[in-house]
Amino acid sequence: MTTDIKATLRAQRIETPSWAYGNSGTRFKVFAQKGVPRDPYEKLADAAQVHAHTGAAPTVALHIPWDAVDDYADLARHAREHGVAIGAINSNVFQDDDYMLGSVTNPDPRVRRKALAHLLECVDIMDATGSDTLKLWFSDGLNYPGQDDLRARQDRLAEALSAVYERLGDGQRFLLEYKLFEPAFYATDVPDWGTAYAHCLRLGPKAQVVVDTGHHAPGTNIEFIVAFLLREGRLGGFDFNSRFYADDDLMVGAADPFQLFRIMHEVVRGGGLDPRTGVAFMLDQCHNIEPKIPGQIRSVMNVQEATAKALLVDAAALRAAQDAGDVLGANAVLMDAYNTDVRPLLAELREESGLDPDPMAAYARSGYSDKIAAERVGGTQAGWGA
Ligand code: RM4
Ligand code: MN
Repeated sequence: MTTDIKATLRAQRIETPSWAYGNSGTRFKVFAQKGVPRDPYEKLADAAQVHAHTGAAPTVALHIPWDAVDDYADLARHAREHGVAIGAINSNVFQDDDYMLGSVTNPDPRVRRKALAHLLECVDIMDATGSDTLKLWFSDGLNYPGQDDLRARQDRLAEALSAVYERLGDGQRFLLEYKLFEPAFYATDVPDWGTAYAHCLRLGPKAQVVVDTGHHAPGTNIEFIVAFLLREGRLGGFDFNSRFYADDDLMVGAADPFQLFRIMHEVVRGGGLDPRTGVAFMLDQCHNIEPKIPGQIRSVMNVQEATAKALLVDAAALRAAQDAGDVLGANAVLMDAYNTDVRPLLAELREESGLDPDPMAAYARSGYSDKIAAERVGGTQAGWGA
């Protein structure tokens, strides 16, 4: 039993986002931190630290144009030299003045063409870096009723998605991300999983939905969405983070570890830990006030802990209780797993893999934080600011 659980945990991969290593903040203030990367190369070096200490974060998502470089093959080589690889390519059609009224759903065909050209360029970058995943998030939407035609915007969206889909090569896919609101406050063009799912269904198997845990209304049953999408073969992966109020981008498992456990329980139940399902466990976080590399290490550990607890659920006992209509018994099976302290198990697993059992302490001792603070002087720190 434990051997199986350990093997599954050992195989789990969690992708960290390049933007987590740069400066970030709110619209009120971005607090600069010492040693923050000045370019994508330094971001990858920092991400490699997370992998070195956890053994579980071998890929790094890029965000274009934040991580634009002249030579993507060279960036991929640099990643490999540091023991990591390039993961999902995230498109960005939300930070250009042209996109004020939308990108691929903009009423102006010129703007739509420009946005589509960027998305296709992201597929070129996938070719150059060996990435197999394009992540699409659109900030497109409306602030006022009547501002634009809701139906026409769906048509424009479908047209762009179809063009991107056609451009995907063998072994490549795109993940469509939904978000309830923000920056648009009245209507968002991809507001929920149903909209994303419907667009993906029309296109084919290379189009899947990504669940950003922060992109729902308060109280949404996210594990239901996970169960449904996984059952339909359309769960492409997660953008993990925590929210208290809106899209807070706090560390995954910090605000609601029980929710994360319930999500991972559905992942386990649906076979989503099998790498062949392609479910990507990605972090989409910003570390505004905490140090960034330890913030990522802690987040990876939080996902591992929730996964370990989900794997500890006694599936046979749960099924028996469910079949018998034993409400309290079934709930107790789940809670027993959730209330188990899995930290010793994960520490043991790390030691068996030649890692320090305590990645946070190991990173703190490594001196890397002082080293980058001393070395990275001058230049412009990375960040997407506000
Ligand atoms: C968006 C969305 C995307 C992420 C950006 C930074 O809200 O979650 O996945 O790339 O933020
Ligand atoms: Mn996201």
